[in-house]
Amino acid sequence: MLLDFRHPLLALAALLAAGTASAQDARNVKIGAALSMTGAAAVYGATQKNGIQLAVDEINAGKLIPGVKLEAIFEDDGSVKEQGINVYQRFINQYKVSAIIGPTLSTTATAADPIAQMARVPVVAVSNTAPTGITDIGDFIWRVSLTEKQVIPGAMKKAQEKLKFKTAGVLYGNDDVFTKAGYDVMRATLDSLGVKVLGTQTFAKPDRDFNAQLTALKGLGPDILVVSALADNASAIVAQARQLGWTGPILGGNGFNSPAFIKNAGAAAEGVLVGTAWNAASPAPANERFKKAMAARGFAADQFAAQAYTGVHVIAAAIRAAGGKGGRDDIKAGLAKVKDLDTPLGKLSFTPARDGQHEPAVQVVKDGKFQIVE
Ligand code: 1QQ
Repeated sequence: MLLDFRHPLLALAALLAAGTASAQDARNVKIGAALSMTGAAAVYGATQKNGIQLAVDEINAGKLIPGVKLEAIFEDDGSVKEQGINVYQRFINQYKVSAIIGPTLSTTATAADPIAQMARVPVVAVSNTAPTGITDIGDFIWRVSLTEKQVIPGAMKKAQEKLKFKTAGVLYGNDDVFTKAGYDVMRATLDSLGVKVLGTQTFAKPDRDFNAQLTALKGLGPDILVVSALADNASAIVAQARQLGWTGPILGGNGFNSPAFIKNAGAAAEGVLVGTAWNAASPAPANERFKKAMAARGFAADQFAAQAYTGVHVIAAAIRAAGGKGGRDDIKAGLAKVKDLDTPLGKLSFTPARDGQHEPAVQVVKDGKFQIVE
């Protein structure tokens, strides 16, 4: 800009104009992403990172928030509480982020989110599905991920209509907030559908051998096996169940929703049913765009990437709703205004309890891939 200093008033006007112009240069808004890149939930963290980076690049390139540039800072929560807490503290005090996405596991969220709530930093959870203990931490905690309570009852009902099972054997991880909460929802749903639970077995994340539990359940002769587990355990459970001669149906919770589950279970995964927050087959333009952009980067699209991508777009919508202001309180206030946002998950709104709300779907593993059940 050329400044005219011959007249003091003109000079002042020019300086003011220059000031306005620089204020209009994109302001940086930092988002901390606490994701499980190592540990029990690493298969989810890797794809979540891809979804977040894609959304940030898309928003910045398309100037989707006038005057604002998003910056994502990624840190590994290690799939455990202690590391999740450390990452949150760094995000809040060192990087001074405006919002946090994550952490990957509900277990970690129950320990880390209270720190963000206390510091008044908004959190957008993108994969926490434990119905309680997450958004009820406080008014700065939001989530786009559907809870097990929002997904499993419908999925189980649809499965029962197709398969007519009357009895079930149940296996769940009892050392994880999500796998336990998923079990509670599964159990309540089986009861409400009039399905008799013949037996229930448990395991812990470090376990690799599930033969004792599976042999016991198989011996009871149930019509279906219902499992609440993270992907690593899920693939070993399903593979070992087939090795033991289990030929009946298997229904899993959200932990099964990773292509890594199919890859690691191999042929044993065929026919496994799972409720999902992402209808991969949806022809909605926002979903088509997302899938195309992921493919262009050579990234596999899955539910966890779709939810993470959506989380960033929700924060962008919140900043726009706050008039382009990207402070912590601005984003929190903006989140309350997000309604019917077009996302790969469908039209997304929040419930009064700050949980995500949109249409779930049911999928089955067929020919080594998830296929939506109509
Ligand atoms: C939770 C989950 C896991 C499967 C997250 C990746 O749903 O911990 O809530």
